[in-house]
Amino acid sequence: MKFLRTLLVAVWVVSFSAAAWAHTTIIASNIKDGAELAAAPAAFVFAFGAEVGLAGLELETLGGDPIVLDFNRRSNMGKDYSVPLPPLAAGAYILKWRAVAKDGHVMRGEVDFTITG
Ligand SMILES: [Cu+2]
Repeated sequence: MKFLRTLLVAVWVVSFSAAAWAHTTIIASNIKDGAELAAAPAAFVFAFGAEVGLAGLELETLGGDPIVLDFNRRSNMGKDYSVPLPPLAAGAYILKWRAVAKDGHVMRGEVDFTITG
């Protein structure tokens, strides 16, 4: 039984790292998580470490009010994205992204930033 358990753990570890290999996150962007900016850039420009399908990008205030973005879900895969941003008043904002890896798994992340005005 001990051998079987060790084997199962080994299989789990290997499959977990194989799955993680296909996953990625934003590796470069003009708005970094935690950034404090005097004004919003004209666009959120960001790049993933591997090709993904960008399934969603939402902007909201810290209070949860959504801000409409000029973003349409794209079916093609890519690493580099640019989504126009509207002018933003001073305050705290959260960008929430959702991307689909090549293996079909969905990855999510957030970029929190503040416009100091
Ligand atoms: Cu996966």
